[in-house]
Amino acid sequence: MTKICVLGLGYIGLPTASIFANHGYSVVGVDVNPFVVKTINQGKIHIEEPGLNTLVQAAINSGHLVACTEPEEADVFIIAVPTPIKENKKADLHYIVEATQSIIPFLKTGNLIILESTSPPRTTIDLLAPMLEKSGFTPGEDIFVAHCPERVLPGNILHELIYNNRLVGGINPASANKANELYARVIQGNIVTTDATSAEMAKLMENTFRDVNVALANELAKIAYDLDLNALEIIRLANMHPRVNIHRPGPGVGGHCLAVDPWFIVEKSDQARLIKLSREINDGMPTFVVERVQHLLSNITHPTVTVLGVSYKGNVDDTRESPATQVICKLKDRSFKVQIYDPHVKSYQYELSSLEDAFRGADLVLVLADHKDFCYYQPTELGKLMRHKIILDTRNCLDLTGWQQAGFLAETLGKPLPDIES
Ligand code: SAJ
Repeated sequence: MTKICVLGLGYIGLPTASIFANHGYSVVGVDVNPFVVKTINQGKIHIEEPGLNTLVQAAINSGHLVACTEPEEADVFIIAVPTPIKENKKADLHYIVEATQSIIPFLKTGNLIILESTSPPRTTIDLLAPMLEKSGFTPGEDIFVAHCPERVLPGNILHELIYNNRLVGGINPASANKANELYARVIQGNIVTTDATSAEMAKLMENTFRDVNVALANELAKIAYDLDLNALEIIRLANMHPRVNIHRPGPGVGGHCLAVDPWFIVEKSDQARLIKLSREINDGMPTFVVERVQHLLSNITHPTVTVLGVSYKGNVDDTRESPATQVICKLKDRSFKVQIYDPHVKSYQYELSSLEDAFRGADLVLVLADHKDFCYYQPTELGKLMRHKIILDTRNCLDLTGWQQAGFLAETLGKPLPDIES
């Protein structure tokens, strides 16, 4: 039976390991964090993702998945560790380096090593393959190396892992074929083989495409305040054209993908000017939101803001690179009192309150994540807890009519309030 060793049991590694285990493969999941290993071996999970608990439980109960802190001999090694960016916006590849070093003692002829972590172009051929070569093997001949980027959407990972089309980039055709064979056993989407660097770049361009388009929507939202227009209505109208799809404006772009990946291209080529500018526009949105808050609260002394939602997008618990963190930091810098509530996030770098405590005595509600839960809130009841009733929905996720009926002054980002602006 093929044995697979998955390095990194996070949002990608854990579902991947579980899916292979549930297809009958013998899987060793490796994570450097002993708490993660212990939790998984108990059939539980340390992250929030719909359906993942059941999947992991089944994999552990079947005996096909075991988690540990050290790798062991296997036929296939899948590296699914984080690739964050450093302060200087360059890729931090040390997790890939450490994961690769950790498997070297266990390599044997015929092994397939797959890098799933999103990486700057040429990482597989310039970093991974040479490291493996130092172990005495010849990558592409007696061991096989491929980059197979994950492309799943957090919140819908289990479905997309199986049904999305998959890129398989080999350092040579033999490596691509080996990786293709493996994924074909569990994936229902199309598998497309290419070279490793094209796979890396294609993956980066997917997220860059989205980031650039969000920047365009955010720029439009800002222009709307200058020209006293409703950006959301303009997007609705423009998107009626069959070839136009303007994205949604918001408080900025977060997560470990869109806010990070475009920098991997900027790092490698000076030609990446639009890509860099888009990153800067999106990174500037938290300041823009704070300025809107300041404007809406300009007549109120010692203002208190209720922040609703701190994850980087709706219905997930992930706060990595979340624009909410920047917004809160900037509000505090400007001496606003901030009371935070998020029904999905359990631990966060700022103190979290209960829903009622977050609203108590506040002057403005600032919606930063589009959690579905927020649609069911009762503005009349919550409004009673507040000192002033103002709401700014930066995600256009609430029907503000109900809030207005409850006496709130209500603004959606990109749709300036006429009475405030004039
Ligand atoms: N966002 C907006 N406006 C939009 C769309 C998104 O402000 O119109 C914001 C979100 O609120 C969030 C950020 O962008 O803060 C990113 O969210 P997302 O839902 O666009 O994407 P991610 O980061 O959760 O997942 C992306 C996906 N890539 C694409 O859709 C091209 C996913 O398929 C990738 O696998 C994932 O990145 C990854 O791991 O690279």
